[in-house]
Amino acid sequence: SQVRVAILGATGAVGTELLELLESRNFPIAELKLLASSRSAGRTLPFRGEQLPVAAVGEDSFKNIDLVLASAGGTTSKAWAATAVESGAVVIDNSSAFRMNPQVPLVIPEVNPEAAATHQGIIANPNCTTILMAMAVWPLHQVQPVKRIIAATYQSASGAGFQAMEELKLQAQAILNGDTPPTEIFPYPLAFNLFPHNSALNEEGYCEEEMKMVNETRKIFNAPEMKISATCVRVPVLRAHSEAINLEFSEPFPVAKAREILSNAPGVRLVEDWQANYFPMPIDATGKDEVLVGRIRQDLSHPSGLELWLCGDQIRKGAALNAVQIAELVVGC
Ligand code: A2P
Ligand code: 11C
Repeated sequence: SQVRVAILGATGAVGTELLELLESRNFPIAELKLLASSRSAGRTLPFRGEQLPVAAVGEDSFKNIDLVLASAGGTTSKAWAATAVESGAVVIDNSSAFRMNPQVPLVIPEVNPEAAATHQGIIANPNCTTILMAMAVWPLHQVQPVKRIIAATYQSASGAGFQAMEELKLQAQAILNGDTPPTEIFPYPLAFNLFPHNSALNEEGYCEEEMKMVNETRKIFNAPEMKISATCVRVPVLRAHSEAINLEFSEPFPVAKAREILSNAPGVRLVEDWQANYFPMPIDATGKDEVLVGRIRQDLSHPSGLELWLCGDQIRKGAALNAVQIAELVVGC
């Protein structure tokens, strides 16, 4: 059956990718409504050969809408999700607003598709770093439970939104011209630099982004006790995140077995050419649906440890693609 869909945050980095994916995956759309802030009212965006108007979100925006794909930040989701649900829509929310709410399923279709069916109006899309890590770790965890994960991330500008991607380019240009780089979106220059993720720090010294990897992974895996620690870093890459992941198991996990499992895992592509020293890179992950995984090796420091490296398109599997896959689960296509 055909679905009446609204995209909240249609003009953003994730919003525009949602439009592209709904078109390329031939999602069964009866009607598509594009919503953003009042700043974007009057703009148009292309969909299936037409230019669709963007409207400012308001009280009446969700009337006669079946499905809302929201990617306009936590504050906007908190402001409008209840209105959308009261009008009878299912909201798939890409923000962090509802992820840890016990009533809200947090879903990666390759990991816990069954959780989507328990929704009460809202389904949360996990943080990009969590999704990418879970895609590689879950298939191994199914074979032998993971005891502990230590992750380090190398996160692209896209995670901070469309304007942040533009700012990275402007910064690079400014620095090459010998000018002071603009820092309106990012707190520091990112071009030719990197910095620890600038989300709020807790008392233990972990930032919000790092705690999302801990708490969201535990929820998605239904493993509330799993030991996880992360260091999240912003790097001058446009739109694909990378992660170095150390996994500890209860007993040795042969590298060959891990390689075989990951080469057959859904949504994962093994990229390893040891002769050429060629492994996943953000430029190869950009625009791709799969999470690229490689450089799988025995942890020299621990007999039951594995090291691996991955790259994934932050806007696609890290956000828009995962949300559209959840939408496909919900409407049964
Ligand atoms: P707008 O373009 O009108 O500001 P990104 O993460 O790439 O920065 O995108 C954020 C998205 O969220 C944009 O589509 C933006 O719309 C939208 N947005 C931001 N603030 C609001 C708001 N208060 N109400 C509705 N949409 C918003
Ligand atoms: C980043 N992952 O790369 C973040 C941004 O919880 O959805 C997205 C924050 C979120 O900065």
